[in-house]
This record gives sequence, C-alpha cells and structure tokens, in this order.
Amino acid sequence: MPHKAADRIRNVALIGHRGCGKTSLHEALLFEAGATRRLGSVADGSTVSDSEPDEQARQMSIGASVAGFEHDGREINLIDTPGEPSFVADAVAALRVADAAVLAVNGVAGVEVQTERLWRRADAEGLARLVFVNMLDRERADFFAVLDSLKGAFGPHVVATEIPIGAEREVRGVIDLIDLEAFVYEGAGRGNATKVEIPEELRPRAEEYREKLMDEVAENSDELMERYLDGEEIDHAEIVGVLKQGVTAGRIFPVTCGVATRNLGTNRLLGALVEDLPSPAMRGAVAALGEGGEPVEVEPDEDGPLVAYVFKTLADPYAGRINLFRVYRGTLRADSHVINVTRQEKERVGQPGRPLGSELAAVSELGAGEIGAVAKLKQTQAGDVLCERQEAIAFAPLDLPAPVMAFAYEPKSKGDEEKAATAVRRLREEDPTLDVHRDPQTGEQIVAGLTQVHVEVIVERMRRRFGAEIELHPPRVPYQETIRRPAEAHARYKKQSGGRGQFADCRIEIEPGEDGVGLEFVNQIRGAAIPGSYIPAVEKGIAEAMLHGTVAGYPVKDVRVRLVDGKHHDVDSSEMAFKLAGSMAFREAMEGAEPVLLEPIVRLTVSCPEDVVGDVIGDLNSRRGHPLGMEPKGGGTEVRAEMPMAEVLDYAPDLRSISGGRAEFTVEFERYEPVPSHLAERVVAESGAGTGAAA
Ligand SMILES: Nc1nc2c(ncn2[C@@H]2O[C@H](COP(=O)(O)OP(=O)(O)O)[C@@H](O)[C@H]2O)c(=O)[nH]1
Ligand SMILES: [Mg+2]
Repeated sequence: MPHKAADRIRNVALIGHRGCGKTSLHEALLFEAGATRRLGSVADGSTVSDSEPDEQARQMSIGASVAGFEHDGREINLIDTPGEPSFVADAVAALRVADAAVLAVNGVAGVEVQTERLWRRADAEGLARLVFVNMLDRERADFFAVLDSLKGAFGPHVVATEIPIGAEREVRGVIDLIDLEAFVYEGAGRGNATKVEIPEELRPRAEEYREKLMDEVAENSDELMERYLDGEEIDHAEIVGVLKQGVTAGRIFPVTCGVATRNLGTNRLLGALVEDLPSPAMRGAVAALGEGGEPVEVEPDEDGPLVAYVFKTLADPYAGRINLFRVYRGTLRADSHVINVTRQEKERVGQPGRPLGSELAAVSELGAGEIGAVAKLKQTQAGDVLCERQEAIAFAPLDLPAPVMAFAYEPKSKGDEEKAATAVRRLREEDPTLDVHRDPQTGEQIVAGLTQVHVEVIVERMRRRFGAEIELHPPRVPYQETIRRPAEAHARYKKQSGGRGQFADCRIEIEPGEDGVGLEFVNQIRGAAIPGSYIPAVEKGIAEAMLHGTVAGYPVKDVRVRLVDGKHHDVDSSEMAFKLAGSMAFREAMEGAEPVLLEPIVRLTVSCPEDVVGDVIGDLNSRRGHPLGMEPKGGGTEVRAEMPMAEVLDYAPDLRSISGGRAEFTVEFERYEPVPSHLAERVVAESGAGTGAAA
C-alpha cells in the first residue's frame, strides 16, 4: 500500500478560451458533488471561483481558483483557470500542478485561439485530457461540428464518449456511448438526471458514434481489439480500464458535453474525472531538477521526505501572504518546520488547509499528490520548493510570455508614493508576468504587463487592495545623443562682481569615441596652464554637460574629449569656476561636432500563425522594422526583426488586431542608432529643447 492519498486524488485543471464557461462548469461540478449548497452564477457574481471583486465586475476570471472536494470516495482538486491571455500565468501554473486537464469548449464557437494554445501547453506538461463541449443550449450550438473542429485541431484521437439529446433550446440530455444509455435532465438541481430509453430517432447516430469510440479504445489493447473484432460483448469495466490507460498515456481524449449553467451533463463529467483520469499515483514520478540542474524524478510516496512545490502566491493585504502548493512527495504536517530549498530559508508551517475558492478548510496534514494552502510563510513565494531536509531540488521555471506592454507611472499624490511602492512589490509576488522597475536612463517608474487589460487590472488592484492611486502614461523613449565629427571650443568663465572674482579658462577638442565608452577624458595640459587640482573639476563639468545634450536634452554618449590648454588665476580660480568652464566648452564644441540623436533599436521576436505572417511583416515594415528571418516554431511561425523601440510602445494592440489575438512577441535591447532626420525634428520639438541642431 505505498500511495494512500495519491491513489484517491484527481488534480484537474479546467482550461479553455475566455467565456467558454469554465467558471460556470467549475461551479456546477462543485454543486453536483455536494461541495456547495447552491449553484452560483457568473452573472450574479456568486460563484466559488471568481471571488475577487474585479473578477465579478468584469465577469472574467483573473486568477486560478482551487476547489478541493470529495466525490465517490475520491478527493478532487479542481482548478478553474483564466482563459484571457492577459492572465495566462495562472493557467500555466495550474497545468504544472495538475495531473490532468478538462478542456472546456464553447459549443457555438468550437476551437478558439486560446483553446489551441492551452491544449499545447497541457500537451507539453504531458497531461491526460478530457474535453467538455459546453453551451449546447445556445443558438447555433452544434456538438458534431465542434467535434469535427476538435479533431481538426487536435487529431483523430479526440473521440466522443457521449452525444447530446436535442439541440439549442431543445437540448435535454446526453447518450452515454460506453453503456449506450440515455439520460435527460430536468431543472438545474443536484441529481437532476433521469435514465430513459434512447430516443428511437437517435439510435443510429448513437450506434455510429459508439463504433467510433470502440475502434479508438480497441486500438489501445490488442487483446480487447481481437475480441471486439470477433463481435464479443465487452463490459463496462474493461472498456473504462483500457480507456483510462489510453487517456493517462495521452493517446486518447474523450469528449463529453452539456450545459454548465443548467447543470446538464456535469454529473457525468464528474464520473469521468474519477473513471477516466489518472490519480497522482497512476501518473507516477514527475520530472524535477536535482543537483546542478540534473534531471531527477520525484515519486508520489507519502512516506518519503517532503517535496512540495508552491505554484501560486496571494498577496492579501489583511491575511498576509498565502501560498498554494502541491505535495509531490512525503507529507506536509501542521505545526512543522520545513526548509525552503529555493531560498535557503527555514519556514514554520502553521495551519495548512484545503482551499474551496477563497475559503480554507483546516487539515492536519497533506500527503503526496494533495493540493493545499498555507498562510504566513515568511519568505516563500510561487516557484519555490519546500522540503523536510536539505535537498537540491527545483522544478523547471514556467514558460511564460514576457511583459511587453509598458507604461510609466506616477503616484497621484505625494502621500501615495510609499503605498504605491508597497503595492507593486506585493502584486509582483502574485504575478510573474508583471514587471516593475525604474528605468535607469529616463528615471521613470515603469510597470509592464502582458497587455493593456493586464496593466489596468494591476492599477485597479493597487487602488482597491492597497489604497495606492497611480497614473499611467506612455514611457519615454530613452534617446541618446552623440557627435559625428571632431570639433574644438574655448570657454572662459569670468565674474568680477566685487570681492573675490571667478576665473577659469579651458580649450578642448572633441571627437567621436568608441562604442560604449560614454566619456573618454584625456588630459593633455603641459606645464601649469591649469593646475592639476582643477583638472577633475573640468572633467566633472564636461560629464555634467553630457547629461543633457544640445540636440534635445538627452544624455550624450561615446565622446573622446581632450583638454588641450587653459588659463587660471591665482586668486579667482576655483573648482566651481573650472567645472562651469568645462560645461560651457563642451556644449559649444558639441554644437560644432555634428551632433545627432540616437534611438534604441530592439530585437523583436513575433510568434504568430502562418496565415498572418504576411500582415505581420507588412506592419513591421511600416514601423521601420527590418525583418531578419523567420522559421516554423510550435505550430506557427517565428518572425525575427529589428525595430526602433519608439515603434514598439504601441505595438501590442496593433499586433493583437492583425492576428486576432493569436500572436505574441518579445523584445530585447539591441543597440543605439541615429534617428532619421525627419523624425529627429519631431523628437526635438517634443522635447521642448531644440536648438535646431538636429542632423
Ligand atoms: N447559455 C449558456 N451560457 C453559459 C453556459 N456556460 C456559461 N455560460 C455563460 O457564459 C458566460 C461566460 O461563462 P464563464 O463561466 O465566466 O466562462 P469562463 O470565462 O470560461 O470562465 C457567463 O455569462 C455564463 O453565464 C452554458 O452552458 N450555457
Ligand atoms: Mg472563468
């Protein structure tokens, strides 16, 4: 009896395109299993999942929500996930800790963008999958058309285990293809299914689809295949046994159907979770990284030393930090000490619990395969591994898109500064796709997310949870300036307004320097024209002048400056005077050295479906981009290009509309290049500086 809990558990992530009914289905499954007393609805904001006020206001899931409940002697952890790409991080994390996924599909729209993407992610994690075709009550819903679109997208091993009775408003039940039994549903109450005779007119269709199912199942067992071909009757347990092996191995994907909001078909989906999907024990060892990143396997053995992986962190301003984790090996006990081996910190586990949406039911321990939550760990965050003893173990980082939608932000008032800093720090703990930093050049505070919606949600959460109000605006492009030819200048700073005067005189020569040197200062003073003690002041004056170039006030880079001559005065000269003279000389020299404005060029990588490559490249060209090449990748095409950063700032919404939301991109800084002169004029005008010196 090695794996006690691990035999009983089903860890299932509910995935699918936004609006296909995952949250409603999650609710119906909880209700049907008796974990809740009423069937909540997304429209009323009364579902167990989507418990956050902003989720209810937007009627959209933003975070993953775990519900642990019992059904048929099993412990099911059902994780509702966001379908909106802006919040994909939580769907990815849920797929990491689940052993199986239920892909929900809109019965009208069929396979959508995110349906495919999430399917691929589930595939990459090697998860068993079931499909639930939802919303069959809607106008133009068509189970068989959707089944075809599923097969088209995911291959021939997608196979119906049931078909609906009736369609659109008339949909009233399902026919089970394994046992050839029919059920009709009345009302949305628990236990609303009644077994009936298969309607005569549906019999041929049911038999046709049963045959398809049996062909598919038989392919997974030679022995069963033989008897099936001999025309022998195969009983329920045998079919389900072989089906489950095929599902677990990712060789067969059963399709069920219903209407989440009417609790139609959900009892059967519950049954399928138990019958068709693997337990952690059946899934077996999972891959992790050991000493030096070497691959190791973690067996779901309750009696082994603890390995728990934290997959989500909640930053509750009142309850503090809550960490959701899955135990992969051993047992996590209340009031115990563990080691966070990722951060090398000791942590004390107080009271762990099993989550049901935002509620936690206290438990004394959680064994291998179980999913739980614990509050008040001091250092632990999502991605960390908790162990009983010192052990080198990690899980591969989640494959998440990069935060490319950047805004500069400012607190609305002085009093909000501190609050804003705390808020972004806490929200960053919750969200690995949120980037918050200060741009070293422009000095702006930057908040970057995956999309505009993502950043808007962050701003709302800052206000609601932490009382911090911020304002967003497009970030400034960190332009720079440099010179293109040598020049020289002579500057004298002189003041004689009573008392002690001021005097400094210097002559400099400047020329383009090497890439990346910033300022290269060469002192060529011979003799005592300028005393050595004043030389650093001259250099400092030049460096200060370079902070704001003469073209548009941006930092000047890569200039070699030679200090060739000068004069001083025994009484009136000072460091201050030489600094000012240095600044004056530099500015004058720069004017004559053909100064230019430079802009950052980034390397852009766009992943998009084949059919929009032409549009993507056309758009890149119109944004001054230079395509560098493309290659097939992950079922689509990856286009690489170089593009000015100024053109990237508003790229996200455009790419979204070009590709119907099916493309993603990342950017990486590459180098600086001169801004074409007609555009430089505009930057100069906008900077408010401008001596008209732009090249
Ligand atoms: N008619 C009908 N509406 C549904 C069904 N399932 C969900 N909905 C509605 O579709 C909308 C989106 O559902 P939701 O569960 O939030 O989808 P999610 O984004 O996948 O979580 C909500 O207004 C639901 O009430 C269904 O089976 N039939
Ligand atoms: Mg939802």
